[in-house]
Amino acid sequence: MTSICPTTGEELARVLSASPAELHEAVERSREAYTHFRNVPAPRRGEILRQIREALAAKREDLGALVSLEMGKIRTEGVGEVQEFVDICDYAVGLSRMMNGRVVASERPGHSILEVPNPLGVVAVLSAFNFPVAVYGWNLALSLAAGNATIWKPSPTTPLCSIAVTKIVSGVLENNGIPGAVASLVTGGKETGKALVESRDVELVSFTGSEHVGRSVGKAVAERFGKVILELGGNNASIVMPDADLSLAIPAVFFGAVGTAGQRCTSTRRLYLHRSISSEFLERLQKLYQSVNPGDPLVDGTLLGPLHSSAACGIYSNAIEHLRSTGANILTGGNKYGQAPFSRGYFVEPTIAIPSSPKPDSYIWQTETFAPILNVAVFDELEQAIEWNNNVPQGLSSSLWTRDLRNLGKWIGPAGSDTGIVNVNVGTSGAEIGAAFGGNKSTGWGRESGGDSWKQYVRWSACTINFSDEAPLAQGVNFKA
Ligand code: UN1
Repeated sequence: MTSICPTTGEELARVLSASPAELHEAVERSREAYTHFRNVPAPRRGEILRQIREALAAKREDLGALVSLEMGKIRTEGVGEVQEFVDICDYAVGLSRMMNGRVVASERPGHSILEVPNPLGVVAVLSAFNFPVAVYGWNLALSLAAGNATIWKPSPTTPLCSIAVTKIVSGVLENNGIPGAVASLVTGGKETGKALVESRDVELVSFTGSEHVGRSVGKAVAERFGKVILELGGNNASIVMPDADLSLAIPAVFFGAVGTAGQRCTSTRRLYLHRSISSEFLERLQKLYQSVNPGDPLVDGTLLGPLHSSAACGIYSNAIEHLRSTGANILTGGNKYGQAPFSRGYFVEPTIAIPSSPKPDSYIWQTETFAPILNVAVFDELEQAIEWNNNVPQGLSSSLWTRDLRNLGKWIGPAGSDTGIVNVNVGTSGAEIGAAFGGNKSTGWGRESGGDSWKQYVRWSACTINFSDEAPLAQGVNFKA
């Protein structure tokens, strides 16, 4: 595989991908590593995570720069992504002393029921190009705390980030006498991913990527009764009410839509503005858009890096063409940069468009386009905006801007937003690690990172123990001969 720098189009490196035999061997080694690692006490596993955290923090700047170089996001976001890995390690260190089961009251005298979590086995992580470090971090930290072996198949276009991370982690494992296959890496494309997903030696598959691929991953894992965590497309909306503080809302929408060049699962793709503030909002937002110049993501002060690949540029151009051909009003943007700083880089103009109809049933509103395109519609009542927000297949993130408690109550209640992340006066992207991260509906219902996500990385047993000299049956059943 070839790693290409999206800023310059230059080849950064060539990386070997795993042959089917090598993949098979890696999975076998992971199983062996698991049978060893599951016996290491959880707090000891936490201590190893603490050392991984330190090793990552020591390389935060370098690794963040590598993310910028290979993925294309700006440096502060590259470093932020490494910070997200550091944060989840901290979380998992604590978790390693708190992965508690429960004691349940039994209906039978002298009996007790324990709900016991044990290490699960081998966890496969298939991650996407847009977060080449953090998403693996969420999974590795929880999986390692839980006593599993993890096998990572990163995006074929960001192999260098995954090699760098794996080297950092393996150094720590080695220092502690832990087999390296507790955190192994296989590079490769579709075939490698497919073989991993279909392997009966993998208990849990955690997949981040498109709805299209996620659908076949979900089916393949269900087919063999494996466990799966899916983190698929987002089509995230921000809704701005007349009482919103626009000086907060406008920069937040700007970051949500233009940050990471629109390539977060959580990027803001839809903007619903109350009629009374729509003109002012758009005028001020366009000013911010016009201040953005494309540049080298490694240079301080750059806000807009390139898209990740030429394929991404194609997706952007097709979406713009579709907007134009259906009569959308393109307020700003809509082109590839003719005079980009690096002629072979994948730079596109962040775009604001008003589609010809606000009705959510068209292709434009229903589809996640992984590029900086923000579609705008104007509403009169909050209920209408909530209906538009919910009326798409995806359900990852959403955000409401208001100062009115009554709006807030509607938004987070039963008739409110149906997404997995529901924010108020906070943009759609940039979630912290402490809460569960993931989305509903076609986003796949998966949850990673904080909250109760760790519970998926263990196998649960309900253990009924009889301490008494009698052996009564439950429900009072009488079965005496
Ligand atoms: C993703 O885009 O796949 O909430 C992950 C955010 C980041 C993670 C995004 N913490 O935007």
